[in-house]
Amino acid sequence: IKDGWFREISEMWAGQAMTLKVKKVLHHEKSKYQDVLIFESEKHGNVLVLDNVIQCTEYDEFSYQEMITHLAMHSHPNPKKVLVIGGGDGGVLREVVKHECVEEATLCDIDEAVIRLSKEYLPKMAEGYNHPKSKTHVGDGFKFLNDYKNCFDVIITDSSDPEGPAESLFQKPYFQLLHDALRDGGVITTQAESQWLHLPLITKLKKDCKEVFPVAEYGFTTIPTYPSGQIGFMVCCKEAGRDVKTPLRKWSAEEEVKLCRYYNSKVHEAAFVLPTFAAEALK
Ligand code: AAT
Repeated sequence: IKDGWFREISEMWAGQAMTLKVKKVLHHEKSKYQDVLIFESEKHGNVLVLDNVIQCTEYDEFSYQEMITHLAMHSHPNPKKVLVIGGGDGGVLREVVKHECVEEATLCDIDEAVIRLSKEYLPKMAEGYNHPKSKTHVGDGFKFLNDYKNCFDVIITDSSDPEGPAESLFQKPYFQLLHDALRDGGVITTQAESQWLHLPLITKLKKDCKEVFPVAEYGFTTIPTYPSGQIGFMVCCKEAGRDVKTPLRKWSAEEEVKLCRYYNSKVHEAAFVLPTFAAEALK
C-alpha cells in the first residue's frame, strides 16, 4: 500500500497491476504460510490479499465463486459428496450448499488464518461455514486428497496462484489424486488462470488433465479485480463422453435469478466459447 492505494504488482502479470483505493486496513498478519492482508476499499467492499495477490473483493467475488462451483455442480447428475480444496473465504462452500442434493460439503484449506479472518471480515462469503452440511479441515489439499479414494462426486480446487503454497495443485500428480478421489462419473473444476496472461500454463494444465481425465475443458469468467479481468477453470470428468459444456441439470428461470447473480445455464455454455487465439493454443 502506497499513498492510500493497494497495488497488485507481480511477475505473474508483469508490466500491469490492479490498483484499489484503500479506505482502511482491517487486518495484517504473517500466517504460517503467507502474508494475509484485509482492507476495506473505497468502492469494492472488503478485500482479501494473500502474498500481495488479490484473492477476492466483496464487489465481484460472486462471479468467480459461482462459476467455479456451478460449472462442476451442473455437470454432475446428482452430486452428494462435495470437496473444496482451498477456498478459505467460504464463498465456494456457500455456492455448493445451494444444491439441495448435496449431503456433505467438506472444505480443506491450508491456512487457518484465512478461515478465521474471513469469518470476521468477509461474512457474506463465510456464511458457507454456517450450513449444517459444511465441514472444515485445515491442511494441505495435496496431502488431504491422498487419504481419499472413490469418495467424492465433485471436487472444486479454489486455489491461489502457483507461486506459493498452491504450487503442487497445478501439477499432474495432483490431477491424478483428484481423479482417484472421485467416484464414478465425478467432476472437478480447478482455478486455471487467465487466457490473456498464462496461455502456456493453461496449455500445460489442459494437456496434463487430458492425460488423466477423458474429458477436460477450459472455460472462463469475467471478473474486474483479477489480473486482466478474466479467470478460467479446468472442468474435467471421470466419465468419457460427458459434455461438461452443456449443463446436465438446470435450475428454473426463477431459481436462477433467486440463487445466483452471475451463473445461469446460458452463461455456462458461453464460458467454454473461446476467442480464436486461445482456442488455437488449447487445441
Ligand atoms: N475464493 C477465493 C479465491 C482464492 S482463495 C485460495 C485459497 O487457497 C487460500 O485460502 C489459500 O490459503 C488456499 N491454499 C493455497 N495453497 C493451498 C494448499 N496447498 N492446500 C489447500 N489450500 C491452499 C483463489 C484466488 C485466485 C487468485 C487469482 N490471481
